[in-house]
Amino acid sequence: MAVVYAKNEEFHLKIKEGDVGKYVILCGDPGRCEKVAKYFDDARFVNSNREFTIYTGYLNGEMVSVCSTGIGGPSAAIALEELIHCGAHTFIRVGTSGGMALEVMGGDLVIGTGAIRMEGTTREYAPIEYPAVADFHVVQALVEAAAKFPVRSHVGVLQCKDSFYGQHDPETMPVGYELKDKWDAWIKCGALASEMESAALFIVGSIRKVRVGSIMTVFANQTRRAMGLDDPQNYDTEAGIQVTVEAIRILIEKDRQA
Ligand code: R2B
Repeated sequence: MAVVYAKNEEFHLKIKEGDVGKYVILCGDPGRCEKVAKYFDDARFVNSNREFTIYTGYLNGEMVSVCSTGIGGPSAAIALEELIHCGAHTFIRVGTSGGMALEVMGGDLVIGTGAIRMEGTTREYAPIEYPAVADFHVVQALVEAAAKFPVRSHVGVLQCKDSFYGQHDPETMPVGYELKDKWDAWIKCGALASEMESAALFIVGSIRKVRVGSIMTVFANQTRRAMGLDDPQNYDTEAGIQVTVEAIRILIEKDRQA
């Protein structure tokens, strides 16, 4: 794949083939990369440019990396495209989200099987009728990994949007009527949690023929709060990271056996 403009490195990530493993953990927050890299053997800092911070190390003897994507679909799609240029083929986003379904509580994990495309990035890749779906084998590995940890997890559909405050303050937006109606519809359809990057990652993954999955830590649930129900808050992302690392180990071993 052509490197855009720059001579010998990816335009945004400032990396080249050999800098990252074939298995990459993606997180939004650059500050979370170090927390993920602590689980790698021989972890080393690779580079940091804009919102993209990268560490590379080893899991089960296989070279793996963690790369932050920043907030939202555009930068997540850029990170994924450039990591693919460098040879990566398997990705897990370990992110944060707000619970939507009543049963999804702060502190739970949500493994995405698909994502609602209420964002703009994927419209520049695929017609809106095409679904944003996670890779089946990555979902399977995440489900298997989550079962090994004492944490509640759910499997289902994520909702993705571009406007964080459109979700949290819709009445201040001129199009708030549409945001609120659609939010209610997504919940009635069964959406479990809301975040901003999985739809872009799933669609780019489908088109570029690489494997992408997502797992979210739930911070809190605004549906529960609005109904006056117990709404525990949790800002600890460690369980999600541990499950993700275990899922990558599972995928590495399954790929070796295949
Ligand atoms: C979850 O948290 C961020 C917004 O606060 C965004 O990256 C997301 O998907």
